[in-house]
Amino acid sequence: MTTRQLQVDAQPFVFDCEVQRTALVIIDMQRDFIEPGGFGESLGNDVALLAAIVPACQAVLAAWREAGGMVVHTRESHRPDLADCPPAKRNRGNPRLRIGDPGPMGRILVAGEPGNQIIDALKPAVMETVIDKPGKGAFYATPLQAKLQERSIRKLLFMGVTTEVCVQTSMREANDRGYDSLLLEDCTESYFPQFKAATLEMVRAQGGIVGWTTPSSSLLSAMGKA
Ligand code: C5J
Repeated sequence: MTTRQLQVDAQPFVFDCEVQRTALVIIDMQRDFIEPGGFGESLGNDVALLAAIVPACQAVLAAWREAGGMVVHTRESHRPDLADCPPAKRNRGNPRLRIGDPGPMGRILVAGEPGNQIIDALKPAVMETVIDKPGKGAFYATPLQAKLQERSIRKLLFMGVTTEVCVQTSMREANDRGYDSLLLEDCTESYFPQFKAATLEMVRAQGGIVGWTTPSSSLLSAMGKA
């Protein structure tokens, strides 16, 4: 196997990685969060903010696939019987629409429903790993760590939504498991721009207490794709 080292200009300092030991993790780019007419919009969120990152995510995904790197897609997703959805998660805030209720694109956050699918623009390829996660973090109650270990993955590149919820939680879980993580700044978004900005700062504070951040152009440039 040929190894390919990358040196990515990032904050708080350069992020080094080897393509074959690094996975691109794309968090929850699901129809219900991103598309007009979905669950996210029904809660009053401006989904256009999230949809705006799709072209940058597509560019990184295409480059990473071409380089032969591992790709992981996650979906926030519950079993149809909701056995994996704690009542605290379902009932918090007494929402008008709860997990499992019929929503504009099928049952909310339930596996197999139309709104639970990853958007067509970032559709997983046949051999790529898709992780259905019942929590906000990608490691909690999922086979993600085992899948990464099978491929001897040590570093992670993160994209997806929302920055301060499922992306940040997954990065913190990865950090505690010993992975170095780089968050691609223009490939992640929040319904609340101030939360995104705060999360980027938080991740890279104190010498990268959670990980690194950088614009996707820095990664693409390190890959010779700028
Ligand atoms: C994600 C959420 N994917 N905000 N979910 O961040 O509830």
